[in-house]
Amino acid sequence: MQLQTNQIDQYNEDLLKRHQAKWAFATSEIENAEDIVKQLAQFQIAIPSWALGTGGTRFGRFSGGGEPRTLEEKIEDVGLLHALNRASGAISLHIPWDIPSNYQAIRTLAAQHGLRFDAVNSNTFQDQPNQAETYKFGSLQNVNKAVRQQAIAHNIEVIRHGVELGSQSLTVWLSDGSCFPGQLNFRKAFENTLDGLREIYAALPADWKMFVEYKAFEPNFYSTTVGDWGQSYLYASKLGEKAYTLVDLGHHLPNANIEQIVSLLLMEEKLGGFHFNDSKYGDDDLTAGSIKPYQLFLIFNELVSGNQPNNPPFGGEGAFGWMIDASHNVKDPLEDLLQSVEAIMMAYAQALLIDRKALEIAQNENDVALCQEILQHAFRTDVRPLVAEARLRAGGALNPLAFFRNQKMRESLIAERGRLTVATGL
Ligand SMILES: [Mn+2]
Repeated sequence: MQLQTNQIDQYNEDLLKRHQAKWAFATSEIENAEDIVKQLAQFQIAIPSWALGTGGTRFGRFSGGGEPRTLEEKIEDVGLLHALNRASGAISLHIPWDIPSNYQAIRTLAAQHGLRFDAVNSNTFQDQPNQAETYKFGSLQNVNKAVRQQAIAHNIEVIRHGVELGSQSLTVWLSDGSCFPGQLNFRKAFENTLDGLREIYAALPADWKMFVEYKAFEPNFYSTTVGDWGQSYLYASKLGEKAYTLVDLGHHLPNANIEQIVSLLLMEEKLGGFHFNDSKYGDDDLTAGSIKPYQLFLIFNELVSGNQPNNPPFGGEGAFGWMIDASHNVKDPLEDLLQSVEAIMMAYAQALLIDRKALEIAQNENDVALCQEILQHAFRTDVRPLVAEARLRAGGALNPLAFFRNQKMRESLIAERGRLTVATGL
């Protein structure tokens, strides 16, 4: 589905007066508002192909209708999001769910929507039809060499697809681990995994990065072979300078201090990618910023203040792989993604507001109350007019979610694709 030319402009016209009043107030209150808007405009968050359909749990799945049936339709959905918010200019593909039949046609379609290809993702957490070996007892960690080799070959194939599309990074998330004590020799599992990652790493093109994603538990419930940031950091350090740790907000044990993890990884220049979501209990895959917006802000505080010269977080050559990694069981996936991107942009804008000089002085004077005041002043500032202004200047909708509803986008998608369509994914 393509938007009509001027459809967004016409819609914005009605909202413009109110926005201008809010923007005028914001610029009177926020000294560096103009600078923040410029930085927001540079920031793009990739949409994963598997977040465009309704997610499910092992108890059930309730499709919302009009889901993308093909890779082409997934690209169109991300193109629609990007047209509305001008901040979703990348798509992250998952192999084997998104294998293109014609690379050139897919590249052209993505370019028409202003999209580039973010990290490609491999899948060794489930078996595919006609696959020779099973991943039931892990992939790269497996005691059986044939299984390990199959997983290595799959990852190298994923790199090959990514090269054809112009992607420049591979994200490896392994579900490897064990469910019961004694099931696994931890050291052998680590060594097998490291050997496998080394073979995959050796197949990376010169300008590629590998992101090693960690997860505390699930689907394995006793041990996970890349279980936390320390283990990921260990693999990434042993692999070499093209390997980085990827932080997925939902992959920690409860109450983990994620902002501190981010800070130290930046210090070591080993943070490469980010998966946004939110959670109350575990890997809940909820909308970014929906449960713990203050934590999201504190993470952005570290990202903004951290320094990683060879791998700058927010834009330009070699920037981080930023992606939403969530699943939407009860909401319209596109509405949910618009809400996620908005929350991420707000947290970034608030972090850019922090008076860093004042914070450093307060820290050096052990003025604990003032440190808190400085952070919370930024967090409590309404930055929505800044995020909207950045969108407006880039040609996006002043209120993307309201536009999506008002212009009956889902109804159009259902009319075009049908009510019973199901997107590939989890
Ligand atoms: Mn993830």
